[in-house]
Amino acid sequence: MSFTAVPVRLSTLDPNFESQFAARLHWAADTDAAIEHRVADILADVQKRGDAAVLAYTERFDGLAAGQVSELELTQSDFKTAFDALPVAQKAALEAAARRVRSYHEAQKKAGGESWSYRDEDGTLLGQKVTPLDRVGIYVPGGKAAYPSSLIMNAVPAHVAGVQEIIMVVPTPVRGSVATGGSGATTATRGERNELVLAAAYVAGVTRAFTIGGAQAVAALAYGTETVPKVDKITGPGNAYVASAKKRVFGTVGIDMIAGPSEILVLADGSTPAEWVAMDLFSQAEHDELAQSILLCPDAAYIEEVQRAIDRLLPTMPRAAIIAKSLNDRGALIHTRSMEEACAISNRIAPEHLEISSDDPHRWEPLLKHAGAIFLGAYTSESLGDYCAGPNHVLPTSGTARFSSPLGVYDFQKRSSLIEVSQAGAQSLGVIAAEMAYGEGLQAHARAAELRLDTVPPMRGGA
Ligand code: HSO
Ligand code: ZN
Repeated sequence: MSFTAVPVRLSTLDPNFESQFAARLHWAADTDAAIEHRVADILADVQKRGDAAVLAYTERFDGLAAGQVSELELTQSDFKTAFDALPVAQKAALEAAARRVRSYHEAQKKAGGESWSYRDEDGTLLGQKVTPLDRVGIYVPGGKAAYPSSLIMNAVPAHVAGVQEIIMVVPTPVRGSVATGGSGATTATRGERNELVLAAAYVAGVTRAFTIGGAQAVAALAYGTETVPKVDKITGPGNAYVASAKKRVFGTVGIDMIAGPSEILVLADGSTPAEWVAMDLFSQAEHDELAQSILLCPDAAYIEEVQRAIDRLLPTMPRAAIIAKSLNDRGALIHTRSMEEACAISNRIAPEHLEISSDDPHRWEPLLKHAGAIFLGAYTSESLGDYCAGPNHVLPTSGTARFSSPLGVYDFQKRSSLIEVSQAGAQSLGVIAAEMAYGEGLQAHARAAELRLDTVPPMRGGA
């Protein structure tokens, strides 16, 4: 089977550019009412029946029968066994990646994740106390999207934040399972465990794990069952069932984000070998037919060169079918008047990943405001960031980089305000607070402030 990939060609010089551009960017997250209903039922059932419901759904959707949920638990010694059995090079790669991701997140914690306080002129202490969440759940998908790298990206910042218990759920892959509310696993043999995921759990510091998936796993983590402990927050990617379940349990627990398909935008000035850029476009396209790869470039001849590189390289790719569909349906090669204009368009898109493929990337970086992660210069392929550069690869998608940030240590921390008012402070603050409280008609508030004044005034408007 041979495939062709011809991303749509757009030009900002074209009078129809705006409408063509809008059409290409449009993406409707599918909200399937049938899925929503099924998920609501599963959540309610797990909340009511606990372990019994988890066991029933796991057997029905994942083909995994067990008498007790404890039989579905994996321990740290399972993680270690999986890690020890890996080839030396793979062990080294996992460890090196985890180490770099850990260092990056430690720096992130130092830069903004520590408690602070100060005293004002009255000696009143004001501050912010930062504490980790006690227990978090990490969802690891089964089948084609079981990425050990994603487990590292979720568990390591939690660990660095100081989270004591990291509970992983990962469905057991079932070959050819019909995704009717289950975890969507499609590639592995029934009952087979994903050893790389278990090995990653070892290097990333996961505490406990259960081979459960789908909405039932999200429910078990959110509500707790006899065996699965209730967590404070659930992070990690998943299919439509998992996404719907995470949205529904939000409020009972925290969640990270609902990620859309992967995206890459390459801003190129024509100085990077065209094959490198073509492969970077492929690297996101190969994730998913719905992934989006876009090139923005002011050099028309270079765009032709990238298309020729795409034609040359595509037949060498095992995932050519996915890449071709993604590039044909959602890809774009956009010719711009200038690099400045390319930067402005990139800001409108707010891509998940933004490569500045230029020999002068620092010239353009200040012009770029909205992106999940920015990769500077020809040597910085996005794939290095996906695995081991250090920053997190869980990033805002679908334009949400306009208002949100990469997953980080801060997602596993919370802040409490600290206030210690001195006697002198109680005088000045008491007058302000009482005045405002009377204005709001809240006498008890006013009196709580006034009783602490050195001279207590009569209560205004008392009964
Ligand atoms: N690029 C993906 C992460 C990933 N890549 C995992 C490879 N493995 C989402 O940003
Ligand atoms: Zn990737």
